Amino acid sequence: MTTAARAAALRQRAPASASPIHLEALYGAHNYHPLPVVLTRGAGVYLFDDNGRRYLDMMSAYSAVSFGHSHPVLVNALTEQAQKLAVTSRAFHTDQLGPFLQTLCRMTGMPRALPMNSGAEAVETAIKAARKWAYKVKGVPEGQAHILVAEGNFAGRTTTIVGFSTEAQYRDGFGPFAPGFSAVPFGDAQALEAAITPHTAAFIVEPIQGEAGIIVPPEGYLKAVREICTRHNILMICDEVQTGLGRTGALLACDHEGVKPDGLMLGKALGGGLLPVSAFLARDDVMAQFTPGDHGSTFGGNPLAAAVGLAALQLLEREQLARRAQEQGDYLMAQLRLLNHPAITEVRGRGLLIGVQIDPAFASAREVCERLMHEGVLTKDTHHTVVRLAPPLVIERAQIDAAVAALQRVLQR
Ligand code: IF1
Repeated sequence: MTTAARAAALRQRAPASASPIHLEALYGAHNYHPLPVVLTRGAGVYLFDDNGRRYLDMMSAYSAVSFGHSHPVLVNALTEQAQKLAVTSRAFHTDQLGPFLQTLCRMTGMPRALPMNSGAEAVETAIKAARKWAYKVKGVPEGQAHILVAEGNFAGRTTTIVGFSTEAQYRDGFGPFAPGFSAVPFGDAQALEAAITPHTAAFIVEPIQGEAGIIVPPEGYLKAVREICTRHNILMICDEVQTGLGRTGALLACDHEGVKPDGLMLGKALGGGLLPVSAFLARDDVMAQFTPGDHGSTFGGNPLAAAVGLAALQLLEREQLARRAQEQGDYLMAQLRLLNHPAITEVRGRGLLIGVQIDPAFASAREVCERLMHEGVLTKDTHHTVVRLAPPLVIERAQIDAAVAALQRVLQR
């Protein structure tokens, strides 16, 4: 019997009462390997499974749930707007988009923003803007624009983006890839400068690499990149989809070095943990490359997303969540280091974006996450040896203590 026939036969027999995990296995693509838990509800830093068991969420959907699950202020903004006007396309103006863009630009200090939905779409928008700016402003010959990226980058899953990934699995089987990209070592400003040519349009870089394992560059790296990009007239474009919006203890991770990029991507938490909202922000002469009809998106900048995005930005500012991430992150980092456990080879990160490096001789990071699940803590591994700890920014000290205690129990076994 062929695989397809076998799957069809299995689906025939799938009882209506089949478990959600079974139904996912039967009807879904197997592009993830989730922990064996079925979540039904979230509130603040907590998640609840189908048996009513409570878990501490220590990964907040890869930083998309910075405000905690179903934050009442954000849910209210969502439901109020949804009952008025949700999606119109950009063929018309709405009363929500302007105020959202205004606040986004005021808070980030960037003059203009182009709203999209997923982080990858914001990155793709940046690539288009950088290339067109290279041709129309910098004078790079048409079709010759080159973009530098960092080794270890993660910027999304589209074929253009995985084309410049240095992670074999993200590329395997998905070629051919778009030309015009090359990677330089992350954290090495001299290597960046050495790779620049007259055709270089931009350098796209995460201020702290998330998926690569929470890699913090040497102090001064972003400043050096800024100086090099300015001197060579190439665009410094920072991917803050994961590090932005308070996650690392400042509004933007670039703020730690007082660096202002020429372009910036935001996503994840911009949607308040409720829906996908992203944006590409840039200086005027870059954003001016887009003329009506050049670029767009069915849902980009829809009034529902704009209302939730505005409410999220206002909440971030009103509750000073960036400062809170710094304070709580410093505390969490200190508590983790106090464990002083031989299985922990390094604790690194900034604010509430923290990676705990596990000695593979002790266990894989995935095994640690599976054990943490049984201790009532949910998080994710990355790159086999790193346990990501990136809880909602609203986490309290007592909840941090509970998470650290759970990790200690897991490591003691
Ligand atoms: C998955 C982690 C991975 C991002 C940065 C752009 C995007 C992301 C810096 C694209 C997305 C997500 C994707 C998700 C897992 C998660 C992730 F780093 F956050 F842990 F994969 F590396 N720039 N990161 O981190 O944004 O299109 O997803 O909205 O693909 O499994 P998106």
